[in-house]
Amino acid sequence: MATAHSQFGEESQETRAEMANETATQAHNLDQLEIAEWFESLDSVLEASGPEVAREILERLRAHATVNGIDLPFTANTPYTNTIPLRLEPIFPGDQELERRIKSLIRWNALAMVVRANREEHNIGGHISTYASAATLYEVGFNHFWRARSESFEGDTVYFQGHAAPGMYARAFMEGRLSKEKLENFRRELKAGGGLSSYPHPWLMPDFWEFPTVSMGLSPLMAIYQARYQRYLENRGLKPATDAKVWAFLGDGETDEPESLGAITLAAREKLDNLIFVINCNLQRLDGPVRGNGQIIQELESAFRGAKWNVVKVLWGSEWDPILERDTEGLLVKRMGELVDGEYQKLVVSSGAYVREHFFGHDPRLLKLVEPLPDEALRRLRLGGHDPRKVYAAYKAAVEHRGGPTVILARTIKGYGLGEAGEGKNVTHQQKKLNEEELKEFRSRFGIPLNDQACIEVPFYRPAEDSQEIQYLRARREALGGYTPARTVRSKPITTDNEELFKEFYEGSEGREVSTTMAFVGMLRKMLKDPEIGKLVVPIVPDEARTFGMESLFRTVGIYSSVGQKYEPVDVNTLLYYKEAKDGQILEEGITEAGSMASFIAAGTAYSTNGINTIPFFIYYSMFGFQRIGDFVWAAADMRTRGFMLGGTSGRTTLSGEGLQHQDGNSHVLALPVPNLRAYDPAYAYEIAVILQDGIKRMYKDGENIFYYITVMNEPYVMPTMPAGAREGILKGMYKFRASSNKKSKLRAQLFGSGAILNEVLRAQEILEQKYGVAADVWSVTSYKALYTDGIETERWNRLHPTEKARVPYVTQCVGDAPGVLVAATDYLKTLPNMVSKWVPRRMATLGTDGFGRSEGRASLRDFFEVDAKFIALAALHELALDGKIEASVVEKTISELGINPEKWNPVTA
Ligand SMILES: Cc1ncc(C[n+]2csc(CCOP(=O)(O)OP(=O)(O)O)c2C)c(N)n1
Ligand SMILES: [Mg+2]
Repeated sequence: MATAHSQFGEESQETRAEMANETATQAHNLDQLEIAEWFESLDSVLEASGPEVAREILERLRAHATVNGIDLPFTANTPYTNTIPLRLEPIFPGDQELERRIKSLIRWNALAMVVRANREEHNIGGHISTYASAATLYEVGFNHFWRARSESFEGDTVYFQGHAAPGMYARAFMEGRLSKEKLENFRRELKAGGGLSSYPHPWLMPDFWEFPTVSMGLSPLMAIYQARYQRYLENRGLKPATDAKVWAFLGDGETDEPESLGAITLAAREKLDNLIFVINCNLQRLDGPVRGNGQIIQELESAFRGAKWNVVKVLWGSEWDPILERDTEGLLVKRMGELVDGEYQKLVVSSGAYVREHFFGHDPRLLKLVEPLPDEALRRLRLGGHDPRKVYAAYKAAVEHRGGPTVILARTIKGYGLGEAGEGKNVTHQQKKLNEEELKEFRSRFGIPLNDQACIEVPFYRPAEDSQEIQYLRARREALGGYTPARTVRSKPITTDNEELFKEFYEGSEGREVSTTMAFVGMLRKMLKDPEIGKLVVPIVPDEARTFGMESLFRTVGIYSSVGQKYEPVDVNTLLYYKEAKDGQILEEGITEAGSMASFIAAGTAYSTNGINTIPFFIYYSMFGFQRIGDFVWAAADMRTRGFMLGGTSGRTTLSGEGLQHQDGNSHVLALPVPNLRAYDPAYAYEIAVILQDGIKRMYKDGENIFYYITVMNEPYVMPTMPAGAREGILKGMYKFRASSNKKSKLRAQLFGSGAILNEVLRAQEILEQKYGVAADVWSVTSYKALYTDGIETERWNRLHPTEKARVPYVTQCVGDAPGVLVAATDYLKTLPNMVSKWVPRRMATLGTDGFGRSEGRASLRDFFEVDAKFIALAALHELALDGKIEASVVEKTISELGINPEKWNPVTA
């Protein structure tokens, strides 16, 4: 059956191919006169009535054709030519020759940075060819479009392509913003006087870079949500509406990352005409062509047009215009659309004779079009992305476009100008060295005023301050309000410590069983009402608000929608109806953790990008956080994002029923590597209140560049009152929650518990005391990460200051003198308590949830993972036996008394 099907498939394919051939032949035999007549009529309509009427006629013709059985294939593509025809091209407002000279000098300095760095130290890396292909795309923006941020205007926001960083540094050098020494120390940040980071990193260059873009795919998504966030701030009245734009520069290879195109429909849906993507279509990525056997530009065009973006293709430079004009039959555009990218890659770096033979030679009529041109002229036919006039026209069209975002697809050559050293070659991405001949050639091609001898030294070159080039470049930037990229913190800190706001949560739940999620939502509700911080709070949820009991906020603060609510919600008669509003405060992102994180980043960096201290609370299903969007978290850290990430329904055994893919025992481990992230696993409402109050103060009053990860759970239990003096310990990572009342027992234990497992530890404390006469103290460990960080910092300080009084890690201060055996239990991997075990006075038994989750109830899960009260008690007794305080046989008896099967499944591997 299967064979028959596939045979049928093959036959039908063949038949279709034959039919296509036939049609092609027929098309070829079309009466030339007839074709010319159709073109003429359209031209005359265009001339007499303009493009609107011409479009209407074509649309009606298409409908007419369909009615008459002409099957026009669906295509979101336009022909392979510039979107903006010559006759609609605006006049280029700059001094083209001067701009070319400036650009050439920037090209040289960008190349010099990389070549010099690699001469100094082999393999230090850097990229020449990305910027070489994109120089015109950047220079037109710098000279004519990107307005700097100032006190009175927020400015345009530009996401620079990470690998093009040398070009941005070289420009800043020309602008007098970066010294020669800094350029010399490109990729050598630890040199005296500092250097320049390889790529855009706000953490490393906080006065320069705003956005880390080099992990490809992140910046397009961040840019979309940035543009949307700017609209959100405007619609909520937090900032005035402006015509500021968000620009994102992408590589064409980068668009293969799912994140790159993953949110383009949102941008169109939200009508983000403040957003412009520029995709540098050099047709190459690192290893080779992006679509050797296809056309990346056409593929992207159809994706973006399908998503309702305004697409502007900038494919051909001005040199093509007269040839295109001579082509009255549309043959040239047709031919342009026939080549696959692999052919183009070769063609654009080939000799004029090769171009004549292989491109125009396809059809005698095409050959005729270029007959008057010498080979040299054919070699010099530029691509659109290298022609400032074409690029300017596209940018102008983009900033003037209304009603949706624009993407510019600009064709360029990777490694433009590198000649034999790598122009258009597959190895060009990693080219870092040029030999003497190649350097001389580059110098000559771009007219760098260096003689042969000087040029092989690859010196940085900056013309005198009063030179035309520097004067022009400065004047252009002054006209646009100053320099960019530049990162500044422009928001005012908040003024209060918010101690009063959180106080009520120190009291406990008075016997009521609530979850920490509910407790948190209560705090959020209160924060939203606060006169100072209320309006600054930005709740962000990826379609989980009901899961977290947040639906009451829908009604009270509304869900943000740029168009308000165009429908009567189905639940309008209920108290908590689904209220969307133009000034709604909640960002309900739908099922996109990556998109939500991008909103979190936009909101958490608004203190610099937008000059507003917004406080984001991103509340999500914890398992779908770090392990799904960890790279965004890393970017957030780099960007000095401030705010709170709340991992809801967390804990491997606290979330019951959901099973392996939902139950999170990992996230606190995945939070470890992020240096400026403070991670907490609180058990009680007052712990959360203390952490939030302190966090808001540290980030938004004191301006610390930290952010928070707090896990909250859905297990209801009574929230106790805050013990006196617990505050400091909560923040530092642990405090004694309940001491044993039995002061006489010789058998002692110190038990560590975190999150919901703290309650199991408290039950173990009772079992140990009542059944086995062991007096145990219970500690709430709110943050193993904080304890660990303190431990390694203390250790380091002591190592470097051997003669001074040794400092003591906080965890040692807590339990250094505490009597008895040590047991720690967590709902996360055992590695968390193990990390701090070297700073406790004795061996520490650790219980955790290593292994896959299970679909089960809490009690069974805790039994399975061996983190419940009986296993905690058992661990303490076993430790006592190891210390010789009790007999091993007592432990064995306990195992059966507690109903434990010693041959049970091993959760770590099962
Ligand atoms: C997520 C991610 N994967 C891989 C890389 C390594 N990498 C750096 S540049 C590059 C190729 C870039 O090609 P393209 O996006 O077309 O940019 P171009 O340099 O051609 O402008 C690769 C694979 C990266 N930086 N980020
Ligand atoms: Mg590329």
